[in-house]
Amino acid sequence: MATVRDTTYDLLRALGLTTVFGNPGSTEEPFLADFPADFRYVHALQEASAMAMADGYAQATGRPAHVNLHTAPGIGNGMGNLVTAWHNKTPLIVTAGQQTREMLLIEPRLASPRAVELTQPYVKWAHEPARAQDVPAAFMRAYASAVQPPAGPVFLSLPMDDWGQPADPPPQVRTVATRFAPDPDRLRGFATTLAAARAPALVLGAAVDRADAWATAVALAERLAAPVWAAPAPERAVFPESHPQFRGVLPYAIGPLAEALRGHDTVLVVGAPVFRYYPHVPGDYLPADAQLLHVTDDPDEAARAPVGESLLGDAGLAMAGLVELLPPADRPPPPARDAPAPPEATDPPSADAVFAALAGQWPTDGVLVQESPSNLAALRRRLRVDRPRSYFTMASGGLGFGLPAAVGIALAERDTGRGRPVVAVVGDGSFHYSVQALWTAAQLGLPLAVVVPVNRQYAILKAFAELKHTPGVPALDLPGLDVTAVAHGYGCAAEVVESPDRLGPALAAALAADRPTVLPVPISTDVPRIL
Ligand SMILES: Cc1ncc(C[n+]2csc(CCOP(=O)(O)OP(=O)(O)O)c2C)c(N)n1
Repeated sequence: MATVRDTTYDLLRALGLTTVFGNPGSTEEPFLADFPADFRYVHALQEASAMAMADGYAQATGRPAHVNLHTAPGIGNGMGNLVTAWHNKTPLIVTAGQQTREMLLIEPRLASPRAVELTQPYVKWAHEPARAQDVPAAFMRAYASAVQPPAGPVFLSLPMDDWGQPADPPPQVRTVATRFAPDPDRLRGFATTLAAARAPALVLGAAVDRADAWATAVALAERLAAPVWAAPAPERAVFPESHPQFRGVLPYAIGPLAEALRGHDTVLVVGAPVFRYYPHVPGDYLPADAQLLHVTDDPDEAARAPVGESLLGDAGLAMAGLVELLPPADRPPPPARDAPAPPEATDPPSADAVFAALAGQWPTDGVLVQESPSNLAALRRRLRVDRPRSYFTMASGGLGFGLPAAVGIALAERDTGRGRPVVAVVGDGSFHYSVQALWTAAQLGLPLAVVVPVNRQYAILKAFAELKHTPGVPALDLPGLDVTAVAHGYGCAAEVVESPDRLGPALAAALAADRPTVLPVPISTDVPRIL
């Protein structure tokens, strides 16, 4: 007779979920016992890494991923990157073992008495099945919930004695929609407003990349003859950044953002929150007399926007509809932005000079994973991302995502056969939050390159302290860290890049290697301004 475990593994096979990211414990062993040969366990040394590897893998494959963690403490360790997965809108099925049902009442060691509350509010659905026989169908429901818009993580708490129980007949393997079209009447209204605009602006968010809608975004921008910005702090690249209409990323503060949009009477935002702000710089949300139109597939995002008219729908379908409805604009396209001036040569080099060198050596089909807080603006100014699904960072502001996400993305590149080179740029502070992901990359033999700008400080927090006039904050310097030794300890190659002209050869060697390489690059300790 089939057990709950047999039926669950069959369902996971049918759903294409044969990779499990995780870190095992006693409460997971009954699930993992006799681990089937057609499944693969991607072993992370800490749950923060398991969660973000799965997130990167899901984003890069465009499919949900399964993360299996160890009851309450494992969830606790993974929680920071669960917050990030929620903001990233990544479909993750997070599972954790639970103590034996028979003992739950007396709360044995490793019981998670309020397991379903633990992951709240950063999951779309959290559940501990009422009966062992409900476990397979709970997986089916978890899958359906995770992938429907807005996609996101879900959580299942699974008692360890359920797996050996006799199963009910298997649940139906169902399919659900992953996008929905906007209301046609309201879309027509948006088109009418845009057609009458004197100076429209287009602001695009990560949902454009998630919807594989770059070509549609270009068609819409050209139809409107409007400048295009990426919405503030985007977790994906959204538009070919060398396109003459692209203006860069909008600032993540209220007043400066309105200032950047000055002169525009109509702002169309597609696939982003309105807006993702960070430092509080008060001001008007929009330039005087400007109106905002907002397209999102997330009702909560629509509800919390402080200004604008919202329309629910998939970014790609909505933009395609607008392209059809809009006549070509009767105005010249906006002029292209200037290329940045060559960087100044200093010793040690500025982050700007390092990223200019990186841009000069960038592989055409390279994938950039970024977690370099104070140097982000320099990186995005120098390195223009011109291909879809080629730039990833966290939407949440929580560190510890970039390094493990890059491992998951590099694994996805290998699994899908695309084989694009993956380069992570991770600050020497950010590096340490989920540093053990390096070991998984080494064990998997992934040719991941990790560029670490070494400034021996939390520079962005110094910039924030300056902006907010909070002198004397402790713990903003990072003495005594040896990035090379840490990399070697986890089985990676490492080479200190002493000058920007050494970066090209070091990067080429790293991407041709059969294991990950960490490239610490000493940079100047100047603190870039936060805005
Ligand atoms: C989980 C988490 N802990 C702490 C912070 C606060 N924080 C934001 S940026 C930062 C420093 C990052 O340092 P580094 O990676 O060296 O980059 P730099 O600012 O020097 O460019 C810290 C500690 C955070 N965002 N997330």
